Amino acid sequence: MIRLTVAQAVVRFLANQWTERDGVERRLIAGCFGIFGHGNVAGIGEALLQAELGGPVLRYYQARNEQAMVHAAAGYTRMTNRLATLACTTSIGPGATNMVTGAALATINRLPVLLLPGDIFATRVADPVLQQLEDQRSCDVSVNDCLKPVSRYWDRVNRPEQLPSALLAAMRVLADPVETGAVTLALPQDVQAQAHDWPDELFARRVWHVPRPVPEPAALHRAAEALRAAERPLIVAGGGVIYAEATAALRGFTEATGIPVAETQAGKGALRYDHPTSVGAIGVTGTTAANALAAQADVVLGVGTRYSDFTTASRSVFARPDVRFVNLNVASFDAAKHGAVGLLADARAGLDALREAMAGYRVGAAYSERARELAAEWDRTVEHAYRRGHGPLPAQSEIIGVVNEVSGPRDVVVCAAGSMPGDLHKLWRTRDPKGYHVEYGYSCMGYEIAGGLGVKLAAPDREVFVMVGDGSYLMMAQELVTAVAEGVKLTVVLVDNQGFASIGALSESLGSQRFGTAYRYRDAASGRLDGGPLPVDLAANAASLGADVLRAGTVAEFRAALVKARDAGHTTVVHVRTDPLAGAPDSGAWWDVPVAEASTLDTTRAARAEYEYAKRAQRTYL
Ligand SMILES: Cc1ncc(C[n+]2csc(CCOP(=O)(O)OP(=O)(O)O)c2C)c(N)n1
Ligand SMILES: [Mg+2]
Repeated sequence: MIRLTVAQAVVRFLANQWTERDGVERRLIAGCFGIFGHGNVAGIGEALLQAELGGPVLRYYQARNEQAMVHAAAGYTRMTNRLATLACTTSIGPGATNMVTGAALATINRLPVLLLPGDIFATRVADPVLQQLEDQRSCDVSVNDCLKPVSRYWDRVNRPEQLPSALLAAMRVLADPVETGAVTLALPQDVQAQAHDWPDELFARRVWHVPRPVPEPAALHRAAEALRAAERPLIVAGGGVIYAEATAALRGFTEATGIPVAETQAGKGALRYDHPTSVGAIGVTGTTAANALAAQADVVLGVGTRYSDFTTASRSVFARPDVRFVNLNVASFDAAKHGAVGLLADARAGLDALREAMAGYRVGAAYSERARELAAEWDRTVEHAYRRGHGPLPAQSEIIGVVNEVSGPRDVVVCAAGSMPGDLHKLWRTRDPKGYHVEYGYSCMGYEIAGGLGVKLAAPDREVFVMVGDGSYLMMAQELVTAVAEGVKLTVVLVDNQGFASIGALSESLGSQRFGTAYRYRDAASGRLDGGPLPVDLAANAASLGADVLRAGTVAEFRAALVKARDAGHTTVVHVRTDPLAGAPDSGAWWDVPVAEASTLDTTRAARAEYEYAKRAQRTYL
């Protein structure tokens, strides 16, 4: 028996959890981000202090915003292929609810993060405590209940005796590729500080074996049969390919069968951009090559994908009436989508088995040739977008081109929201499975710098290039301070186009005239936000947070500044202005965003007519 507080027991337990896959062991919980308040300062806070002073090793990282620290944990775990993550401790109330957005992001992207919000007194003797939600119907409700729908496991530890089973359940979910997502253990502030006698076994080194389930023979047979019948098959590689470290298996499979490979946002990098069977990004933000093949595909092999609307172009990109799906996925939920022939297995184990089961199959030479030609044509489009020579302000695609050329093959580009994720999906030339990190499950403005911090903490040997729009930067730039404090070097490319270029373009395409999407003064005469540009200086803002800052006006200046930033030892922000109206090449695909059915505006009525026409291409895929 060992006498510890609940918080001390949590920290000691977390320090002894490990994952194992393919014989490699690593710490499951590599550290703990936290912001302290009355709900955790004397609980988890005291326990982390003891850890720092020679107790169990669990490094504390200080963040500036609770949402951001969950983003950092998400970036960290994605970079480790979900084999390690970070914990996040908060006070009660606003500190806890600030994590809701981060939790949703993690759960939607299937990324394990451990949240430890403080909670109101279990004894209720001091009710209502500062920041307590009083619910007239039940004293059992606290703001932490908001974390329930966005957590894959949620528990409130009201007594010390409940802790061991809650901790074990939390670790099981974090380490399970099927169930994983945000895990919340709400810890009432009094319970955190309460002492208890714990069995020694609770703190023994515990290894969570991350499985690689193999396909059932009958399911493998069904999948191989369906694929063998295909004349124009297409692979859709999702994030699961990368998380399962199945990229070599995918290469082997595509080289053996000749089936072209298209990639989702999370799956980008599954194959090098210049591999002979790579056709690049698919869907709304896809290449014309992948989308042309998708339109004609008779069998689609989805590997580790959840088929978001961006991937399927809102269920319009796979256009053949007789198209069938074969879904290789570790989760039955995803394997069953679109009436597929399901192949329930780990991506690597499944691809290796499929390759064997399909021995002798190869797509026709004409089909391979067409895929290669389409890919080459898109590559010329990318080349042109990289060197457009747009003026007076550069186009965003030129900035992306420079970042691609200045970054090394193993370096990581990080992005999340705005117009850049789509442009990067189309245009980025990926050379390493971990080189492309765009969060597009939640596409959360503000993820970029915080997520980039997590990426760099997980992979200190790689340069991390964070690409962030001015809108996202304004929403959440404060973790620059954390990067500076930790001596974690980020290269941040701040693309300033004075507003929401992405939503501006979307608004215009839907007939809403870019309303409310530019950063402008309210004009006294018109009464609208269409006055002159604002005097906001984001470069000065970044400098005020402790980053080194370089300003670039032209593409050549930007290249020189970026090289300098890359070679610097300190977090550096390169500020560049771009033309919000210079869009990237078109993917040819559609995205379902409903347009007002009744309006006095001609632009909206015209957009509605177009919308109704496009809607006819939408399919059910059943
Ligand atoms: C937290 C959050 N709020 C709102 C949105 C909707 N949204 C998507 S992109 C965008 C604008 C992003 O602006 P910026 O970062 O400047 O990128 P740009 O569109 O200019 O490329 C908005 C408001 C979002 N994705 N996330
Ligand atoms: Mg912008």
